[in-house]
Amino acid sequence: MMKPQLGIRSHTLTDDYLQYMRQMNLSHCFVMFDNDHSNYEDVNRTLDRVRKAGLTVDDAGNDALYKHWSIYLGLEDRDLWIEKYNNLNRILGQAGVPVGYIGNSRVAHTGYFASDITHGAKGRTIDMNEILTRPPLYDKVVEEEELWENFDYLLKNALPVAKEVGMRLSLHPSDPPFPMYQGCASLIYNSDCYRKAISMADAVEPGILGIKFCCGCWLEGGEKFGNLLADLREFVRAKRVLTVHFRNVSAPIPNCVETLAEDGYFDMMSIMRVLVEEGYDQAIYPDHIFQTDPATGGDLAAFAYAIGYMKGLMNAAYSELS
Ligand SMILES: [Mn+2]
Repeated sequence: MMKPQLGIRSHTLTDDYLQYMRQMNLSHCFVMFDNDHSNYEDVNRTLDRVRKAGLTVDDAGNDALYKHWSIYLGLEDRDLWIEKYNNLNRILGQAGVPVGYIGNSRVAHTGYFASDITHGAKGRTIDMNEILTRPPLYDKVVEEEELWENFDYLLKNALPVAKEVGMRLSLHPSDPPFPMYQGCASLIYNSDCYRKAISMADAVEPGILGIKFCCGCWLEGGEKFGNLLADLREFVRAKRVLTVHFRNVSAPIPNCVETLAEDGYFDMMSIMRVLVEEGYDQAIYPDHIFQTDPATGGDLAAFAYAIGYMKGLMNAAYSELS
């Protein structure tokens, strides 16, 4: 069985939130740590607390470390950040967390806007033409080739540590998956980029690198990213998918709005069918939600809706194919 999960942030975790997860019949989660809570004591204290609440931690990390720009860009201080990142993976792996994260999946959007397709809620909106008018991030253009060299350097330093502590590392696409914007290339913007990353990683330590299969990013890219269902089948079969981000969007870029699962351009049930047919047994997560009114439940209500709908589709796919 695949494992529906929600996320926990170590620094804002409350008993009420753990109860909320239990009341939605969730038994799996990921945990995101901030810099102040990435030390041995805090990590183990948080993991103990989460596990005592009956939850299994599928994956965990610290986005300020694994997405660090010094690592992505290969800056002078990258070894320092890779060491901090590796130290957290050592702590997590020794504590029995099976999956960590790797790589900077850079993120951009135009804003959160209400529209008909979001029923008036504020949805994350990407206008690629607007993003392409933005000034460069750095004084020199960052080319794709440099990024692959930096990523290879990271793999050589990170994979042996992950292997030593029995951990695999999952890599998310760039969001939006566009080869170059703001004068900076993206690492993963189509399914061939993943094939390249996997073969590069396997040359260092076979089998450690995996994929955060973000359906939202695949759909934002459309055909330029790849064939979502065929790619999903291929990567699940190859045991490379460590997490699925179950998210729909209104259309491929250039103009794209995140939607409820039932409203986007893709049939989300067809994704569930592939996952069930291929025996996918790892984490599945609704990914993003609308920015909704706190007076009527806010993020908690939006996540409850998203996880309930996702579990409904999952159960339908299991019973249909049993
Ligand atoms: Mn995602």
